[in-house]
Amino acid sequence: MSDRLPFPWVPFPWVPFPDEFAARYRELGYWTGETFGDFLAAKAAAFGERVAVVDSEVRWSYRELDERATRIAASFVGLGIAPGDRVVVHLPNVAEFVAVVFGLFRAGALPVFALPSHRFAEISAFCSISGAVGYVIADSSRALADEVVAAVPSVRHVLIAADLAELPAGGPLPEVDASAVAFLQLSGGSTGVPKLIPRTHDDYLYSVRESAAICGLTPETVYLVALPAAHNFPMSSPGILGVLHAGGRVVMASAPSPDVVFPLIERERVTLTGVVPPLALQWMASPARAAHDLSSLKVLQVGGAKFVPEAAARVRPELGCELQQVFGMAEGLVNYTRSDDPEDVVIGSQGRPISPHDEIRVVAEDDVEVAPGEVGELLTRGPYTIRGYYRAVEHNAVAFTADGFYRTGDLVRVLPSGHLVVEGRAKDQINRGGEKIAAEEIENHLLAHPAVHDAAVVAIPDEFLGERTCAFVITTEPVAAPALRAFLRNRGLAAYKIPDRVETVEAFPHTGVGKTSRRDLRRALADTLRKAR
Ligand code: OOB
Repeated sequence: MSDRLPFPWVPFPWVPFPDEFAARYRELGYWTGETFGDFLAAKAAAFGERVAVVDSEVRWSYRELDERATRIAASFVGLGIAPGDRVVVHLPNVAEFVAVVFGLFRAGALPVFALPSHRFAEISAFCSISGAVGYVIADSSRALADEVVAAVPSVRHVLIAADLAELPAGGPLPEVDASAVAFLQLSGGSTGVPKLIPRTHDDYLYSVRESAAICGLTPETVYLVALPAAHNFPMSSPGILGVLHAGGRVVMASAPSPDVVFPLIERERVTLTGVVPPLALQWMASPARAAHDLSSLKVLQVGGAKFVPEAAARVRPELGCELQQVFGMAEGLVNYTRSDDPEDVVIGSQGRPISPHDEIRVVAEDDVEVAPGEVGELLTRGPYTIRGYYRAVEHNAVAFTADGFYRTGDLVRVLPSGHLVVEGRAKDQINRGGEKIAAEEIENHLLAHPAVHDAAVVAIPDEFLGERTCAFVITTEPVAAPALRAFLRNRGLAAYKIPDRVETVEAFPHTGVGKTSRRDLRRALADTLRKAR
């Protein structure tokens, strides 16, 4: 495989679980040796003609989805895509997304999950970091694909999702190892270069089965995919995979707005969906609510960013359904409030871990555990939390402790019941309504402007999104904010990463130690903004 990895080459592209941990998770029955390919075959055998996935064009049964995935896998083999190869998947919320992803699993290739909002800057980074050989798109992003192919030599195939089931079939399909990496998920990130998250069949399917059980899924569950399907939350918490595990029905929404979602909930009798806090607010505020029968909806999951208690308390009275808070991360750990938790815990906490073997440490800056109930940084290790990012040896040394705990960068406190309350953040990231933005990544793009001498990107509080971005810049000549935004857009940055506010300043506040640390600057500027409100 190594001769296919152009840059940056490192001897161990991912960090496997240590043997003694892997053995323990197997003994506990958490890791079963089942691959995603086996998983879908088992579901097709159990639920054959039941509807598995629906979008505005198709309505596939479990049998049809299974057959399509196998056919698409054969196309990948026919194209010469080998086990272990990476393929960036960049699709909107369509049924074909599910078929393509399972097709890749069966071909032993690794999907790299891009979000629909990503543009050239992000896609080219995912392709080059992963050394992707293929890029799967819906036909609308052809122009982008041409740019990506020109920029990243490893990308040999641009594939239109809808054509995949028609290409010449190769064979046979390979044997796939459940302890191997199944796909690469995106990290919200806090560094200049995006980080990719290697998840194995074994670890991810454990989280899927447990999530389905915790959320009480049954064959009667109808799950609406309102968030981008490739994100970890709608993918597996319990999401698309949890619902397929239970034999329920997945309904793809082309957009999360009330005008699209409410008619779908009514027509498909949706019972469960997951949203980020701003969407929950938008749904609650929508006058269209009265015009649709939303009575089938039993549970609204909210996660991805902090859902404040005042808003959380409105869900049941205004939407007539239960609230479930979800605090998760693509790196692994997922917390849920449970249906039998007391109301104040459901409203006031972000849930407790999936597994009794999720290890939680809450520490101060010196890595020493704080007293019970005190706020500190959350560190975690467990049966479905990664031990390292993909090809990121240096970053892994700071993002993980020596004994393998992942430093989440989230500030939490633990209630006596074991539920976590998210109190803030210790990472250089902006959480813009659930969409994560690494400050350093935007700063690097700003610094590429010839007139920008220095840049610091910080979060500003926002009632609706929770946070928005503000870019502070020191320039060598005047640059208007719209021109700077246009510059970033032209660099192919996703729209959600374009700063909401740009402030030109003469100098950055002093850091005290004389040395300029952008991290300290960001903190100082964020403090100034907070006090100015
Ligand atoms: C989910 O995953 P990511 O990878 O996009 O982002 C993870 C980060 C967490 O470290 C935390 O900073 C924040 O998003 N977060 C929350 C939260 N849920 C996620 N912060 C406060 N309250 C919450 N409920 O966002 C994700 C993955 C799986 C399930 C749900 C969300």
